[in-house]
Amino acid sequence: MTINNEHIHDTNKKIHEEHAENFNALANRLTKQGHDVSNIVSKLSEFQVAIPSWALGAGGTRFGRFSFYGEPSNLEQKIEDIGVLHSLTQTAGAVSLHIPWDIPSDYAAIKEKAAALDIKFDAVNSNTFQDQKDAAETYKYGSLSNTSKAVRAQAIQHNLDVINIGNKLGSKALTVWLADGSCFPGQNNFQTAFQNTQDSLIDIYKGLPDDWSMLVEYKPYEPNFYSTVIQDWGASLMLANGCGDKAYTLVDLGHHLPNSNIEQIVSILQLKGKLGGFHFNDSKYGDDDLTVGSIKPYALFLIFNELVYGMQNNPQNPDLAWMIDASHNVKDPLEDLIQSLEAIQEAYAKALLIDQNALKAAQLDNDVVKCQEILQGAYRTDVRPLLEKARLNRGGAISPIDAYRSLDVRGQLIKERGKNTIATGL
Ligand SMILES: [Mn+2]
Repeated sequence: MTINNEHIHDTNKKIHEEHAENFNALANRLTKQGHDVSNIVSKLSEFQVAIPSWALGAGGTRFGRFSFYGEPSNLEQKIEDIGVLHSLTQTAGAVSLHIPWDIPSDYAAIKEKAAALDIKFDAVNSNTFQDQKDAAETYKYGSLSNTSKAVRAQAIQHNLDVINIGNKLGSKALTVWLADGSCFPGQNNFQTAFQNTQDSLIDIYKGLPDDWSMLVEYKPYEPNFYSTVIQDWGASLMLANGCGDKAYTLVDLGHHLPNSNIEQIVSILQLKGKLGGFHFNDSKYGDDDLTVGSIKPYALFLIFNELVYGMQNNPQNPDLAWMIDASHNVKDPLEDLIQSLEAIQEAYAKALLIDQNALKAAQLDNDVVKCQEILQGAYRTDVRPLLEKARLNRGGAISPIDAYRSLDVRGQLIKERGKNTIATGL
């Protein structure tokens, strides 16, 4: 299913007047406060977030999985779903593939389809957390860290294959997330596992094209519950530094122990020029992979404050690979992603409203109250009309969720694909 401009125009017509009123009132107020509203709106329009190929179907837990029907069952259909998201939100202009789930059978056709929907190929993800059919070696006890050289060699070769596939599509980054670790004390030698991982990553790094980067993701626990080889940003940064200039740390919001100060982590990584990628989601307890901004929107705003500061003040840090890494167990995956994209844009817009000069002055004066007032003044602003305007300017929907429902997208997808399709890789 593709959504054309006429569809979107029709759904916008009914609420256009209300949008215009709200936007003009907010724009007047912000202009009086000294903000450059059109600059903020154009920054929002330019901000694009990759959708991973595994987020388009119903997720599940180890207890079960409940379908939403009409799910995409191949790569073409996954890209079509992202096309729907992008048409409505104008924020989802990239896809992040997971290999081996998404190996194209026809590269030219896939590239053409993506280009027609204005979708780029973002970072490609390798998979060494499960065994593939007919694989010679098993990852049961780890991949890049494994005590067996043959297992490590298989995992290294897989990552090199993923680079090769991504290269043919125009990707520029490889994301490595390892499930490697141990479930019980004594199971692993921490030093050997870490050194094996470093050596394996260096072998992969050697196969990276010059204009590529390698993103090293970390996670404190799960699926291993005693230790994880790349447990935190410090371990990731050490490994990235051990590889070279093209290797970076990737921060996934859900991959921290409770109450970690994630805004401080992203801030210092940017100072060191080593923050390469960012995965959005939200959580209450662990790596819950919930809708972005659904649990801790203020924390998301504080993180965006640091990201905006970094984008404005840290030329030593590269442009970030942004991606939503969420799972949808009880919501329509596409509606969930629309909500996540909205929450990301909202936090970004609020962060752009922070008066950085006033904040700096208040910090120099040690005026703690003023610092908080500046941050919370921005946070409490209802910026949604700015998001609507950013979408409208690019031909998107004023209200993507309402448009999605009034166009009965899920119903159409079920009609096209049938009820019992299952998204590959889940
Ligand atoms: Mn992730």
